[in-house]
Amino acid sequence: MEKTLILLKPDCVQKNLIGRVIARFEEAGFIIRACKMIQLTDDVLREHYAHIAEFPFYPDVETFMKETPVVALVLEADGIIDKMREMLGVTDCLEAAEGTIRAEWGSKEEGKNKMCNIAHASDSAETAEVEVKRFFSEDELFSY
Ligand code: FUP
Repeated sequence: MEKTLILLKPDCVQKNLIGRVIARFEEAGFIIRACKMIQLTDDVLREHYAHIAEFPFYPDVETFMKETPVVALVLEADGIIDKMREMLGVTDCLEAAEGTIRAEWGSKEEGKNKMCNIAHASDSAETAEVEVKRFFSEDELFSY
């Protein structure tokens, strides 16, 4: 079974969509192994977004990701990394396929359409392992 790290971003929180997004995950049969609300800091964001830290849009991402707390989850299912990224749609909400979470609920506003895209999901099994450890300790992960 594969795991993925999800962050429900401040736009998801501000739009009161936490429950509806998590319902989609449960309907897909994904198992919740961990779940908590946290306030992100500059330090953890610089680590989490190291691959975009040099881009001119990074300061806006950092500010946005601290606007409200986020909800961090670890979900598990066979092939969940690909399934989750398909369910979310591509980064740009204007390009995300119909029926995906980002197409349905993400921002369509120019300048926000790539940033305010509801949720982050790990992009590979290797990244997921690092990201799960970044946000959760062993005793916060549950098997039941
Ligand atoms: P994703 O894997 O879909 O979360 O997307 P990326 O890792 O490529 O992007 C990381 C973050 O940068 C996302 F939250 C969106 C944001 N971003 C922008 O704000 N503008 C861009 O042009 C590209 C990404």
